[in-house]
Amino acid sequence: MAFCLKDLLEFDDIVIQCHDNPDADALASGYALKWYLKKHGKDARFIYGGRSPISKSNLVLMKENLGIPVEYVNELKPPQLLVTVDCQYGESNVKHFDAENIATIDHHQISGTLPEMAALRSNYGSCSTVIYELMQLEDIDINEDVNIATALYYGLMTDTSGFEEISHPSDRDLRDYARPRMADIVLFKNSNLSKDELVIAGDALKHAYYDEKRLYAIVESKPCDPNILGIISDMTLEVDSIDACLVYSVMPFGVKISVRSCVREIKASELAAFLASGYGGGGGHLIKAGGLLKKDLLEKAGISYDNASIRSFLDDRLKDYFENSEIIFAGEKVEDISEYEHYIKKELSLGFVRAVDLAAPGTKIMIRTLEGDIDTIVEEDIFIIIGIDGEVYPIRKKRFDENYTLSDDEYVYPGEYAPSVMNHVSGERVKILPFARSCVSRGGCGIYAKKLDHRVKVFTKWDPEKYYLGTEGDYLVVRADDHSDMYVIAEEVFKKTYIKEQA
Ligand SMILES: [Mn+2]
Repeated sequence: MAFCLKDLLEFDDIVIQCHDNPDADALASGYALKWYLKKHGKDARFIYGGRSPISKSNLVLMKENLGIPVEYVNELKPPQLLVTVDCQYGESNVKHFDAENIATIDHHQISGTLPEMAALRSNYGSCSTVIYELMQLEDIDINEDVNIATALYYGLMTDTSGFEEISHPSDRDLRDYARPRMADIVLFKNSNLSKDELVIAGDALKHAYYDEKRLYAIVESKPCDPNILGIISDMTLEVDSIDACLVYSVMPFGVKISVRSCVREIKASELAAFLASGYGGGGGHLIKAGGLLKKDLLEKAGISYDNASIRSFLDDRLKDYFENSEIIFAGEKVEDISEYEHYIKKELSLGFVRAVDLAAPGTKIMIRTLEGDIDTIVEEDIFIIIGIDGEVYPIRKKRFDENYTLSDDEYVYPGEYAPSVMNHVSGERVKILPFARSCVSRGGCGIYAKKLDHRVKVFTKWDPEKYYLGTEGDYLVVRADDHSDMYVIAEEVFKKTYIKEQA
């Protein structure tokens, strides 16, 4: 059984702990969890340890205005249950306290062994989102208490550089759903930067390194609030000869990165994910992204945790990224398919929903999926297909009839995030899955595919603005009936979807 908040109610003597040097997300998560427990008759303590108590002005304001009862302690009588939020037990930035039982709610990369009671959503932008989602599963409404809604909203906001680096739909759900007290948000936001931090930003910019050939910049900043990194990278990107930049800071617990790009050949979200891959996580949008490379994981990989080693590690990774990516503009040349092999599609069972089941014809709706938000207008002949990994895309009835057959089987959703639709007119949110029925995809004339041994970016002829990334193991694909139609299919999806044609 997956962990749920109710599991915590087995215990009476509960302490919630967030990481040392708490940030807004840590404070919000602990506060909301304490509120949840209180609702169920459990009086928990909310604490943090470490070198010093909170002093940053936005956090002091947040604590005061929202009434967050957090305590700075350095000694603790072992409680029956210790719940770590926005961090994991045993991490270097989490003061050690003994406890009889441990639970963890976090959104970082896993760093050690997780306790049995754990909710770890590494691809979420904030721990506030994890708490919001866990409460929603138990029908607890965060908007019941405006202080809670404000805290969670601000937690997500600060952990994703003002929502700029959001990538998961659950994060968007919290952003859209929460009704915070905006006056407080404006106040916190404008107490974010101290004069000292402005000096840190200035110093960092003074020592920026520019790669004149590849048009990128690297900037190291002294340890600072992650939001400062976002400010520095926004400014760096505005420089005329810079297409992309990496701003980073070596913090006690890991390397925080902020990435920007203003050219279509580089997606900031993907560059951030590439830089952090194997050591933590990164993501965001086309233009802005961020991430964290965890100290423990870097050290485990034999990279020593000093500024010089980190710098040369990041330099190498950036160079690798720029030198070893092939860029393909589909449709500009006809691909020579002699190096490709012919594959045909397996019969797959998928799901579909008729758009008119979700809203009246003519209504503008937004489909929220793991891959992003898609806007479309409901028409009689629009079908929404739910793919084998839970990916969702609209198609016309004509193409549906050509490529799919109806099935009587009950539909079972394979994905992790249940897609939903937002009606732009009524503002109402509708879950898609209750309307889903089964269908089977048919073979068609197949594709030519070759397995990639390097990174490629393919601009398809359908969307010249955004590329599809393929990495080692993925497949570069050419449609059999149109050789100028090229795209990339991820290794996992390819194996599930295609089989080699028997000669
Ligand atoms: Mn966080």
